[in-house]
Amino acid sequence: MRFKQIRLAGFLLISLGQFTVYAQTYSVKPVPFNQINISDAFWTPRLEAHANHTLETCIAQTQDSTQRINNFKKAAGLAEGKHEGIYFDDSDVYKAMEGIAYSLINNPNPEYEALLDNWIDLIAKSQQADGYLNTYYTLNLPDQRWTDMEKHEMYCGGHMIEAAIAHHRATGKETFLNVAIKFANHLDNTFGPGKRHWVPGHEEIELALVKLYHETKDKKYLDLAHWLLEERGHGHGIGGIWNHKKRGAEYCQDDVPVSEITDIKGHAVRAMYLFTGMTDVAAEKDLPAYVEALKRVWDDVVLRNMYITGGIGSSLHNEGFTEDYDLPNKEAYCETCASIGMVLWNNRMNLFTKDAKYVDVMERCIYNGVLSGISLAGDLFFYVNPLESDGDHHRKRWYGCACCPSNVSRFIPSIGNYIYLVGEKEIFINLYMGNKANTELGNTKLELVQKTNYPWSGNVEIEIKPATASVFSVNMRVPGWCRKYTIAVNGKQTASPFVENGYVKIGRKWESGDKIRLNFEMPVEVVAADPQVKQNIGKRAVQRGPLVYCAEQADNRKIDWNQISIDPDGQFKPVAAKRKLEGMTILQTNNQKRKLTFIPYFAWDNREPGKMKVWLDYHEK
Ligand code: FUB
Ligand code: ZN
Repeated sequence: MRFKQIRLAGFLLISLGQFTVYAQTYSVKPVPFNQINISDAFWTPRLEAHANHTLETCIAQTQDSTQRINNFKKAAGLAEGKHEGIYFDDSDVYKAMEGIAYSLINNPNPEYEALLDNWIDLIAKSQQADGYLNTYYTLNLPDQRWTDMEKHEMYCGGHMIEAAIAHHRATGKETFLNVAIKFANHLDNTFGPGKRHWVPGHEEIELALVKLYHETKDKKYLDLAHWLLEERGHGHGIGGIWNHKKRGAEYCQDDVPVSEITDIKGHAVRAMYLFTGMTDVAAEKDLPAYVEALKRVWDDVVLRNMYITGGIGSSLHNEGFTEDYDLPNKEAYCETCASIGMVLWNNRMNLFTKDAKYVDVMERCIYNGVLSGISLAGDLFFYVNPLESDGDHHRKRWYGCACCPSNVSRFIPSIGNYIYLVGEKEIFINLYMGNKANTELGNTKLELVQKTNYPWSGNVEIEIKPATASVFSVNMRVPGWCRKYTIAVNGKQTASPFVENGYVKIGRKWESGDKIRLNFEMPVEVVAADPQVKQNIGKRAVQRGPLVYCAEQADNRKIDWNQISIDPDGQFKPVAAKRKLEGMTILQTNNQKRKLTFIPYFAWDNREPGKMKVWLDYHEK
């Protein structure tokens, strides 16, 4: 079969659902990963690599090889000396802790739990009497706290709050949560209407405060998050960013009030955390202007500024965005944290709208831009995720600025959070992976069992097991990349399924043991970029299902790399890799002048160093 060629605006196969509802709170909630047991050919190895190697690496790096934990010891008064490292290094400790806490839920580990208790003790002792917590200021500039809005005090605090909530949920202990609450109360006493102005130079606190509101039900945290968002764009920013010749307010999304945002600008991770926080706040309060702004900027990010891998932020200079359609491949920045930020934001947009187009983007980011950030063994990391390499870009064990390793470490064990949404009378199946989930629909207990070999194949079986037969709708996402699929319930094919906002919807009385079978056809697709992306003119990329593929030199040694191209008459055959890359599905061309092998992009640089390309020359006939 000759492969299919697709031309896509902004590379995307997105479903074209519309926003229709401005819900005032999320009417569905995710089934949390602690109610989900993942047993899946694709994800289980990732989770095992995380539990066996990633956590160990994060612990060794934060505790032994760098000064991060020592900074807390010093701030706690248990050691002497100044803060060492970068001023926001505390955040890596918190993100590592969040990852450990998540991992404890599915992989109980008394040693790790004790380690967390130990670190929490240091953190609690580092907290000032008024709730302030930041080792950099406490040790180096105690009389200058809250003077430079760039200095990440709220960013670190936000990660601390997230870690504390994860720890509370994982262990039921309140030790860390109490530190988080004391810190948040300190913020609330210091900042807000009639108190001090503040524009966090790096967003994160906003989404964390909403989480804390959900955890404690104390609305003052939600109000503070909303107030912090409203501080932006009014000239309140003071400090490093605002004084910087090349940065300025735009770099941290402080150039316009948030509800007036039209275009994506500045630092990519900051922007994603901002939009996540905005969506969370908009879901709780009636803020149509936020929703409109988020819709506008989502189009700008996704249709004009996103790589095929879901990577965003093309420039090293601002770790962020440049002009529309400026998407260089070799020089692409595409920070791992930015792709994680895309997952967080798109997840919230989906919760808010129940529109599958956000999950399409989220899935693209997860399987490509995020997973590329960590080696298959789980012990090496990419900070920058280019789409082309001359063989000189490699994963590292850690980075001086270690935001990405610690971020990916908290992301992987929480992957279960993104599979299902549940409402009163409806469930949404967003991601396909083998798992058993236990949840409730209203008062009815419901077990869901998924079996699949996704993303290597598009066959999925879902068993629905309500405790008592009940009427509700099951909404299954038709992945944006999929053009043809079939669906059968209890062996009976549904001839013309009802599709709404990218979901096949089946409403009926479900009985325990009912089975849905989905078959998403998953041909190899050859994709052209939007012609406005000048770097990709005359080039094509290869995709299968949610995975973007790339050609890596390790498999294509005999080919002159300057001549490497996709033949318009070529055919791609999916085959299981032999003795390499965990046997994953790779693609081989069989009738090109030169045989080519493509591997999933996320798996590159796991073998000997070599060149790599996602976009290859393509000579149209
Ligand atoms: O500033 C904190 C984190 O470090 C940012 O999110 C990353 O881009 C890196 O600069
Ligand atoms: Zn990062």
